[in-house]
Amino acid sequence: MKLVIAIVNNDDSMAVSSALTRHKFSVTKLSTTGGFLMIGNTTYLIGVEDDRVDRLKEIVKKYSSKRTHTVTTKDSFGYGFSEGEMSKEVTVGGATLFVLDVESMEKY
Ligand code: 2BA
Repeated sequence: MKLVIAIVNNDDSMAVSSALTRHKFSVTKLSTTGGFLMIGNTTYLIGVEDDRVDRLKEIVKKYSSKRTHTVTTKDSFGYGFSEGEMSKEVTVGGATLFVLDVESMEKY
């Protein structure tokens, strides 16, 4: 079994949630904030059998789109900016996934 941690842009969150539920994945949603842009995103915790991980990845990929976001020095605390630079474009998403091995899963 795997635990998939999927960080998804809030704009895609509804579409991802409903697709996962429709395909019978059990999902926990957390409201999270990206450390760089400091804007909201959604983190999913999904416990899944090994043979369904690829299907899960396809669904998350299908419903998460890449977009650009203009960051100003103010909203990113200036990280990664060259001297004199006031804003820059960053590509956000589609989704960032971590796949972890699960030692056991129990429900009481
Ligand atoms: P944020 O940390 O708010 O990052 C938003 C976007 O800003 C990132 O998009 C990336 O394009 C850019 N970015 C992040 N850190 C940067 C830096 N130090 N310098 C320049 N540009 C930077 P994504 O890579 O698509 O990430 C979207 C969100 O996924 C992130 O939001 C964060 O919440 C999460 N994430 C991404 N990689 C992660 C990782 N290795 N560990 C934990 N969370 C991660």
